[in-house]
Amino acid sequence: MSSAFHIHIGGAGVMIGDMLWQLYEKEYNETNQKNYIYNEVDGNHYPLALFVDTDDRMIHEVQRNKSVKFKKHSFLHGKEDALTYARGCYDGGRLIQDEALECIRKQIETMDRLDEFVITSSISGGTGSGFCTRLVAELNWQGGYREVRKNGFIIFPSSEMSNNIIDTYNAVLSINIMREYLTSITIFDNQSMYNVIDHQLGLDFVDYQHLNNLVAQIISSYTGLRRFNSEDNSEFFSNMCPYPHLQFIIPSYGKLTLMNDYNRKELESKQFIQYLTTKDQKLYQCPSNPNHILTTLLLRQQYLNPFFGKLDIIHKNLDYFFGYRSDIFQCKSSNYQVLPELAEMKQTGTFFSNDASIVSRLQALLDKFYKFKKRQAYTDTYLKEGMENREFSEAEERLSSLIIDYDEFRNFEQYINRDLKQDEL
Ligand SMILES: Nc1nc2c(ncn2[C@@H]2O[C@H](COP(=O)(O)OP(=O)(O)OP(=O)(O)O)[C@@H](O)[C@H]2O)c(=O)[nH]1
Ligand SMILES: [Mg+2]
Repeated sequence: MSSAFHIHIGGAGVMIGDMLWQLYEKEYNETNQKNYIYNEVDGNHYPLALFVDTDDRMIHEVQRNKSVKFKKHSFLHGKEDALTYARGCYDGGRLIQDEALECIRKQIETMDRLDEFVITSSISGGTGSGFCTRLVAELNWQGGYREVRKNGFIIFPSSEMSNNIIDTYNAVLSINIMREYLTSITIFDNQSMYNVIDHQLGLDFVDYQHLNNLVAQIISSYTGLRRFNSEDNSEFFSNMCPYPHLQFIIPSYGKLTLMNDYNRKELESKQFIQYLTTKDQKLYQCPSNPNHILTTLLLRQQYLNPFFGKLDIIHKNLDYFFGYRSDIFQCKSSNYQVLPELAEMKQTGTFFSNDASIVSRLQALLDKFYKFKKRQAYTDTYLKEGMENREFSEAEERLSSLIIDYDEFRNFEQYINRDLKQDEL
């Protein structure tokens, strides 16, 4: 029996994990393959998960929530926030790294086979960037889990808004190393999620719980393929990556509806799919129009979709939205919600896209990084924690080459022709 192990890192990663396990708990009775995410002991099921943070505040918050029964090795914390990538990765992180690997090892021991790690964090913070980087690297080296897929669900800084020097450094320094170790990186940002919630729900007040609810829905739909349908999801993300290092996936989710709006907002299937694939529904929004390379649509409903046989036709008519190749999956389950004000819709959808329009967001991040680094703004803070100057330059170079690679996909035909011509030479 193969399984997934969840790792929730830093304040945001831990709170997303909290929301996700509350959702899994609601889905528990429908979950056919419980051993995929739980460890069974004497008929009880305990989450296969680690919540880890350099400080204790958020961890205690999860422990206060009694609706999910965790085992003691599921929690680990230090004494204070890391704040910077450098402290999370070096001094602060070093203190808890071995313990974290031990907590994982102890839980994994009981599993027949480990297929994947599902990892949540926000890379603006010191722990979510630095410690997460350190841990994903050590999973390969010290942990020996090189062959195990590692799928990250990562909150990026909201770049148009944030001019925060520390956020920018943390994000750029971490993502360039993390992507060496992560099979896929599904990306979100808080501003885009806020926009989507505002557009779909029009609430007076939106807080982190609403945003975390969205991230939890995306992860739950993905693992749901295994938990409910026993469907092989081993290539779910790799099928969306034209090359292993172009592994950034942008999700969209719909529809979210308030309890008392339930009936009014049902959409006809084609409208629904079209709606999901638009720029405004993305949970990481780029200024230019989508430029889809590879995509996957995941529809989730309790009964077989009435449009099942017709999905192909719908799909053909919507080629424009889908990029060069796409898959469609159906996850047969209810759509529970953790937040009481949200309705459990009959059908929801998640649209995953590897989208070359990400270039402008990455470029904006790189420009900011370059500007701050050139003036040596706060670089001392990082160097004092054990980082070297060359790590700044390497991060910059790697991000530029990622941008060049994605940029070439903005004109796919040209890209293919260039490769063909090179082959002819
Ligand atoms: N979506 C979401 N974002 C959050 C949440 N909490 C914080 N954030 C965002 O994530 C960024 C990083 O915050 P944390 O995750 O708390 O930071 P950390 O990883 O614990 O790192 P340090 O506290 O610096 O050691 C913040 O700037 C917030 O924008 C949350 O619950 N959900
Ligand atoms: Mg923190």
